[in-house]
Amino acid sequence: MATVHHSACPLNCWDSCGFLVTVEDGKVIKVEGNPDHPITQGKICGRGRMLENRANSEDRLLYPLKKIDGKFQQVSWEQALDEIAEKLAYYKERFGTTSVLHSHDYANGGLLTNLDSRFFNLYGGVTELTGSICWGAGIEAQNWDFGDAYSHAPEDLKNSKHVVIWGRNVARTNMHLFQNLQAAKKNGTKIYVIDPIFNATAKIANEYVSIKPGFDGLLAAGIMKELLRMELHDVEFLANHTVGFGDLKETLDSLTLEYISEVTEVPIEVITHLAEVYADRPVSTIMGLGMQRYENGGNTIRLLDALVAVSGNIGIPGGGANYANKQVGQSFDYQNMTMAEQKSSSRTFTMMRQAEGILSAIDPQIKMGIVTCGNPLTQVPDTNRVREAFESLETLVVIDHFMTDTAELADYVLPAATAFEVEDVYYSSMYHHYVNHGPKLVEPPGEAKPDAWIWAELASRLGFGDEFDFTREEFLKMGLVSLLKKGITLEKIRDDKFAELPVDRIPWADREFKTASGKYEFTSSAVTDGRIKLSLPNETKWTNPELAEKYPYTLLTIHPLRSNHSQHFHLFQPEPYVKVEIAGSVAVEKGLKDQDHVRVWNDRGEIHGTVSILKAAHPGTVNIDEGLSARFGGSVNQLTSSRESDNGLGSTLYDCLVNIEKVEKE
Ligand SMILES: Nc1nc2c(c(=O)[nH]1)N[C@H]1C(S)=C(S)[C@@H](COP(=O)(O)OP(=O)(O)OC[C@H]3O[C@@H](n4cnc5c(=O)[nH]c(N)nc54)[C@H](O)[C@@H]3O)O[C@H]1N2
Ligand SMILES: Nc1nc2c(c(=O)[nH]1)N[C@H]1C(S)=C(S)[C@@H](COP(=O)(O)OP(=O)(O)OC[C@H]3O[C@@H](n4cnc5c(=O)[nH]c(N)nc54)[C@H](O)[C@@H]3O)O[C@H]1N2
Ligand code: SF4
Ligand SMILES: [Mo]
Repeated sequence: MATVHHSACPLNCWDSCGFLVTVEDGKVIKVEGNPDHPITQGKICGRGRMLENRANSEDRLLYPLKKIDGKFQQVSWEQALDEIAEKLAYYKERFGTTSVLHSHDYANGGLLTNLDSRFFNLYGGVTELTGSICWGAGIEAQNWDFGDAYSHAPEDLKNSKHVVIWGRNVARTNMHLFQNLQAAKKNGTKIYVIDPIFNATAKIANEYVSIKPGFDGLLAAGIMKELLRMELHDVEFLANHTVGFGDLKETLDSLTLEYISEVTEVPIEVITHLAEVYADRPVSTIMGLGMQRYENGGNTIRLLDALVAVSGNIGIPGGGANYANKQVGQSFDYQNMTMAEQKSSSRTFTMMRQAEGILSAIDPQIKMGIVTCGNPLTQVPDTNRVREAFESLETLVVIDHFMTDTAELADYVLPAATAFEVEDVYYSSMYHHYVNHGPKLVEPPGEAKPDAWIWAELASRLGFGDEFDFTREEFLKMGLVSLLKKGITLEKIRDDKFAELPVDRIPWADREFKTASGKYEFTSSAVTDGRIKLSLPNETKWTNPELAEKYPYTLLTIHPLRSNHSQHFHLFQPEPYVKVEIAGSVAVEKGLKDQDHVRVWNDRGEIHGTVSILKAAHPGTVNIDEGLSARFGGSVNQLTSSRESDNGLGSTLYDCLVNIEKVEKE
């Protein structure tokens, strides 16, 4: 008999949906939305629904595998764990614990996925990754400006007169915000979309502004110049709650509006109009993450923050520089769970430059890599370098649900349980502030095991099994300790199916910032030279004319509609292929039409695909959605650069010039 249970989406996504999952004969047979969830209200996307196909797929990894003579062979858990533990012990003894690299991403939003760090800390501290390919530049930028990255609660949108969607692909990546926008629009709120691509969100906007990719910071600077010229800025906020406004003003004075209009390719009258919009408070600025994946990404977000500050839209209902909501993650007790105090050595590589890190590390060299909750071969920039690096390791262990591009390189592949096969609580520090409960609903197939079980087994072989001698329930309680005093217990989350976390719904309303000065810092005191810079992306005709001559088009690699990164593509019928979306101008210049077969290339790599002409996109723009594995003609990250963003913690994935030409289909 089929039964229906509450659950939650584990995927790395803005929305963190509540689910109702139907189980029959020990199998998940349907995933739907939970209508009782306060934010997601019963609506979920296809990626959520397809978690059923993911869980039941014939391609699931079911047994531990070991590569022998270049071929994977099934081995017992005993053998795999004994051998991996032996290697960990050997590398520790011979080269030190930092000869092991832990490469991971955030493919699963469950609290207990953090237990991998507990394992590596107790082992002695390995080489870890810092920063984030996803949102690192912007988070660091907001740390400098506000002292942290906080967003307004979703329901505050109804207080906004204007909502500026700045580089967020809402209709595709954040469906519940899209619904909120539609409702707000009905109530008279005006919606603006600033994006190089006229996307599905732009279709519902009152106004759409097309911008040259990577130039948003300059546009914000232009809007600020106009606000100041027209004396529409918030004098009281600037005088009492900020530092460094003089520096900002000097920086703005160094450029003319004509120059800004020329490089951003946004007409002056549009810039002036946007200044008037920003002065007509409250204005909610909703930033996406794509816009900061450029070499100037940190300064881009700082300039947008500055615009929100100068126009007086910080800390007021209906306002905000909404980028991420770190208040959510900060509600949990990582310290307790991960035991960071236990690590006696440490070394870090940035996430972007993990390949370079591996290849150049000395004292000690990286001997072993362990990959959890990530697929770097598909998702990390400069795939060819990443491949070289991971191939150079003596031992590579990958823990996953499927045989990914990364797993194919491994010496050991360990099959992990999926979300419906373990109990966990799920949250995302991106949009709303609810934590959702996901019970264990079915047994993992074959011999797949929860990640936490794998860590516990390895820990007991390495002599720190005691620290893993806890049930999942006990671990969950450990991570929820600081919520106890707010009345949020595991029992409550289980019973209610979700819990509202105690966060500020209108951050910075008290005008007390988490910066060193306690004020909003236009010039940051967190670093030596904390002034905002009007910098440009690295790969443009202004900054790199020779490169732009060879490679005249900007390649975006935005998030796919129906897959969460690399996680769903392999389940598609018919099979997915590389779709090369091009602006009309590129089609004209290169004589291309829909369905033409093309190659797209630069000095880093080459990828082949099929043309689809975008109805409206900024001239010179090309897009290939990210996430497609080598098997289907990817990865597009063969073309992207591993350069870091200006503040060191983000990626420059979209800061990428390419050329394109028609080829015959092989
Ligand atoms: N369907 C789907 N949804 C997802 C995901 C997924 O893989 N698939 N991934 C989730 C994750 S991990 C994340 S990080 C979020 C990301 O959510 P978003 O930030 O919405 O998505 P991205 O694809 O990172 O960014 C793409 C948007 O930025 C625009 N853009 C690119 N460059 C620029 C620029 O220079 N200026 C401006 N103004 N706009 C620019 C693109 O045209 C596009 O509209 O989505 C989450 N949701
Ligand atoms: N070119 C380009 N590249 C990008 C981006 C882009 O916009 N353009 N976006 C970047 C962004 S924003 C992000 S967030 C990253 C995402 O990068 P990743 O997180 O690496 O990508 P995913 O495909 O979501 O997941 C990676 C793997 O984790 C596995 N996994 C899922 N849940 C679990 C689990 O519970 N346990 C274990 N052991 N494994 C699990 C999945 O099966 C999958 O194979 O990609 C980045 N890469
Ligand atoms: S992927 Fe995002 S929108 Fe889709 S079901 Fe999961 S949380 Fe909801
Ligand atoms: Mo992301």
